[in-house]
Amino acid sequence: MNRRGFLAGVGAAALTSGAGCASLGTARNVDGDVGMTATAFRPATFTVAVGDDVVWYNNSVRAHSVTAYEKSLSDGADFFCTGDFDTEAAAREAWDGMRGAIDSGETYRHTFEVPGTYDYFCIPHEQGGMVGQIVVEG
Ligand SMILES: [Cu+2]
Repeated sequence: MNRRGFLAGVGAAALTSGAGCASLGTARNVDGDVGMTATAFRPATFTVAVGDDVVWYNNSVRAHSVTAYEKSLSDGADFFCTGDFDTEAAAREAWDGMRGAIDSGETYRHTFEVPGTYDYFCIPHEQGGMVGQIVVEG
């Protein structure tokens, strides 16, 4: 879509109330659906419809990861993570070599094709409770 034209048309108020290609009318951040603080995903739970993209945006100053908990994946759903590793174990291992990060200012996008509730986490901040959930409604 023509985001610049859209923003120009609706004014600055839209910057906080949501812009972008929302299909459910959910309030969204300008740069992504799920933002990040130093220690948390915001919002922690985000709901989309089947076939929708979710865009994470690292608007914090720290490097994070978005890594699915494999056991939470619906049958037939693809594993997803920043760095595009095939498994949760591979993503965790890669992090030891500092691979798979979403750095400050970067985005990560995943398309959810199977209904379900998907739990995910940030590898370096998992112990601090940096976890999130995507609910995909069929
Ligand atoms: Cu993190």
